[in-house]
Amino acid sequence: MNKEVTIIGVPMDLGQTRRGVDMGPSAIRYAGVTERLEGLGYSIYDEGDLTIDFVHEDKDAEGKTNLKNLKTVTESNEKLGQKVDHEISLNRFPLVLGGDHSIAIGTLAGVSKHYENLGVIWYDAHGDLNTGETSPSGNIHGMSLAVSLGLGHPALTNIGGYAPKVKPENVVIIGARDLDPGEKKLIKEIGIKVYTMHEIDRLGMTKVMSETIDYLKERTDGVHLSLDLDGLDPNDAPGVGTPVAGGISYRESHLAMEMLSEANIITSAEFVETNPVLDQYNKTAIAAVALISSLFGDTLL
Ligand code: 4U7
Ligand code: MN
Ligand code: MN
Ligand code: MN
Repeated sequence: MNKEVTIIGVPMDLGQTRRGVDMGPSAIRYAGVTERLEGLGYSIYDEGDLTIDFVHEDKDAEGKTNLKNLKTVTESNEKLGQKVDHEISLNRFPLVLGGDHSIAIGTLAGVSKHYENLGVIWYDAHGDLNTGETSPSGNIHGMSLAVSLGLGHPALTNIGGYAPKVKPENVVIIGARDLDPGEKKLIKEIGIKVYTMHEIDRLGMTKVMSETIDYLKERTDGVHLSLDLDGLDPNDAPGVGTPVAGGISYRESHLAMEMLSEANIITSAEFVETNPVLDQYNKTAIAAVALISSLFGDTLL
């Protein structure tokens, strides 16, 4: 793995409706992310937090939409995309800390220009494959993967000036257990590889990850890990805005990160949806830091 890592905090909470997830980057820093990575021999460039400027929405304006805070989310992701792009140009590994999962739109806009065939691992209880038409909530954090595939509101799909960022056959979703009807339909139509909790129970995490790694290795030239903490079981990661019971365990998640580290395929990563207001003694941020450590090669020995 690249030994130079840039940390970018994105205190975004307007891609959903529960306040507090904007404090996720602070909670993860407080849990010692820099110290852990430095202990593993990395040089850390902590760029601090991106500024999220609230843009007023005129609800009666022409082209009105059910997407909440569209302007703020669009402009913040433009900015994030430019920042991520710049850090990769400096030959540094971008480690993005969220913030809600709408920020994957910006991260992928910045990452994807650097690869012909970017792979994405979407570790999440959800598919984040809604569009304005299928979304039950209007929350953009439930649309970020669809947007990155070029589906959804053009203000979002065109961030960075190009679309799509990712091809459906280069995406693997892991941990899904709460997919909306429109998302299920889309998965079947465009053929995304999904390991739901059923497959994780049935095959075990070792097989799920070795299949994922083999699959992405042969078809991609870089792999972005987008890890939503709600992919984990709420007992292990209670500080998330949209918890879903029956998730991936803390230990299974460690195994997944350790296998990704051994395979040496991850070229960028983001850890999102940590909400310290809903957490218990920073447990979720501490879990995030432990998983980041494993991803970056901590072998516990
Ligand atoms: B997250 C949801 F309806 N699907 O679209 C939606 F269930 O980034 C939840 O994965 C989305 O946390 C969750 O609002 C988005 C809902
Ligand atoms: Mn998500
Ligand atoms: Mn989720
Ligand atoms: Mn969530």
